[in-house]
Amino acid sequence: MPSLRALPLGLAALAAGALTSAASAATLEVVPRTFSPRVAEATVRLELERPRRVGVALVTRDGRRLGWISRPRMRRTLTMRWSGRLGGQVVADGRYRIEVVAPARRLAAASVVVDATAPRLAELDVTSGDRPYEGDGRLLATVSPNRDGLRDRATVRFRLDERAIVTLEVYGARRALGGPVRTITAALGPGRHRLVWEPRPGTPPGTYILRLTATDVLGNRRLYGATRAAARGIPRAPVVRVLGVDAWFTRRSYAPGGRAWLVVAADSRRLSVQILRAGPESEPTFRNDELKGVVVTPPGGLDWRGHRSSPAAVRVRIGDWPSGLYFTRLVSGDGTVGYAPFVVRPKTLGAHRIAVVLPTDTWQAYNFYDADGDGWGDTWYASERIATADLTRPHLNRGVPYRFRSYDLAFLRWLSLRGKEVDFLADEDVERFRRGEDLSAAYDLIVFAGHHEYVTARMYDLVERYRDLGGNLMFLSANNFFWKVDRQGGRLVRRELWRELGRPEAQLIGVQYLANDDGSRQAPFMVTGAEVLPWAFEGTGLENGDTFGLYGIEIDATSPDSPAATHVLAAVPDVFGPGRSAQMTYYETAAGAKVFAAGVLNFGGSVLPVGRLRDPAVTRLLDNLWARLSVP
Ligand SMILES: [Ca+2]
Ligand SMILES: [Ca+2]
Ligand SMILES: [Ca+2]
Repeated sequence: MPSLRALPLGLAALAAGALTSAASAATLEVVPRTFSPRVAEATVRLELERPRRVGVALVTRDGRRLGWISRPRMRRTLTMRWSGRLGGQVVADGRYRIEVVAPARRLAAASVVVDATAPRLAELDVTSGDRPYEGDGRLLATVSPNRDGLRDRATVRFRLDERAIVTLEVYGARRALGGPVRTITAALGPGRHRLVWEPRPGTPPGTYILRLTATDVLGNRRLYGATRAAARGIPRAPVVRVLGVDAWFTRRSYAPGGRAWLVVAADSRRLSVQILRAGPESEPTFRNDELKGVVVTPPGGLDWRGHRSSPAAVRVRIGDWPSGLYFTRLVSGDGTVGYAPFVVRPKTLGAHRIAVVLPTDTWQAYNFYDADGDGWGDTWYASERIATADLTRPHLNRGVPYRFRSYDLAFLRWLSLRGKEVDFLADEDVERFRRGEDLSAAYDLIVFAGHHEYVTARMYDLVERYRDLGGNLMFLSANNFFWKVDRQGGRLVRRELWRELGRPEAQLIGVQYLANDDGSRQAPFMVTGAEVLPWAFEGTGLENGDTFGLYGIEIDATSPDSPAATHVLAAVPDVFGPGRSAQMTYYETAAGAKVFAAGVLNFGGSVLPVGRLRDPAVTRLLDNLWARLSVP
């Protein structure tokens, strides 16, 4: 862009020239003679043979005086910059004369052209051809970049009203524009034009903002497309949806033997479909857009020829499978992969004495999938103007929940490798229990495995009552029970912070959210509670002062609301600066509740008992906690 900005000044300099008045009594020079007051000023230079009382006026081409650029006074020379304004207002675009006026006499004149108007892209639209995908519109086009001749490219069309340099930048925006993934620049004359973006096969699925900049020779510039979702007043840019295999279940969990609807959007003749279970697989996962698992059903094929231009629903029978996290893996004819996760809860809740709750609500709160096609993620993390999150969207990243690999997977692997069978529950499954008493009768331990930031009042009430009755709790992440949400239909609605509603999280969890630095500073835990809680560190080889792991991202700490008996097992001292330490805690109540909280966002992600990332002290710590908390 700097080169574009420099260009109009260069052109302006070429257009500049001295103009001597007809009357040799005065010399007037205006440089440049054509300029935009939005980006430049004109220099006005006047020289008289002798001192006189003169002013410099702006005059229309037909001689009407509009006002003074410099009021009359005695002078022999004048050098000034003119901003293209009279009385503080930019004058209208057009051709003018600048005149040197002595009383009753015009001494010199020079013409000047003012153009403060940026080029306009009229009739702007985007298309992927003559077969639009369902939901496509003037500024949204769906492409399937696989070079099969159908919807392989996006064509942006517009009519320019003047000569301009037009730049098209393609951004994969989620909450803010990063760097463009593609830039196309063209010097264009007035008239109709088209610019084509053909994404490479394998371009990550999702929506892309095609931001346009049109700059005229004077540097007047018009933008189509804001740099932030919340920005106002900037005309919208075209958006292109690169369609992968987008698939989603209409519910978060199913009971064995039930039937589910799987909705699929894919531009493919054929899809292969298979159901797998996450956790028992031995193969490590290296990508955030990948789910691995063990095969549960043989691969099946779907003839998708009738559904290439709109999503369609497929009936899925849930087998008599053990409770767990499952997913369908769909592969299109060109090898594009999409995943749709779902929880299989037990046929009867309470089949096991331990429940593991997966953060299905928080996963969706952090889901930047852009269903409405405006180029920005449909979550309040993209824009404060968004207050709801749709629970029935596919997850971005080919269907994989946000940070699943970093925060959730290791614990699922730990459960499988330790042979633990539990009730796997989606957030809303906990609310199937009528009262805390029922929850307490069903479970000795409830594990909140991932990041459970968003919690309904019903969940909070049930879990709190369960704890009051002596139920055990494990929180393997941080920043839990932070926001109050409501679930309305298929949407999550964000309300207020629980602590501002008089229910600070620490009174339930032991710690509560302190700070977030997006993971830029992480450090090891230092053991502080080995003498108070020796059972927790037994066999780990850790003593007070010893360190383990590398933790942070979001951190929790005790507060005056923490139960009186809350002990700090370990801390990450000053990880976010002086006094801002993460704390891992444990407390027991007179009713017999035992409550553990990890205090950092990524503890659950660090408990993998095998492989290169294995830390025997950490897995032993979890083994010890499990042994103590899994019994009443
Ligand atoms: Ca212009
Ligand atoms: Ca295609
Ligand atoms: Ca959106």
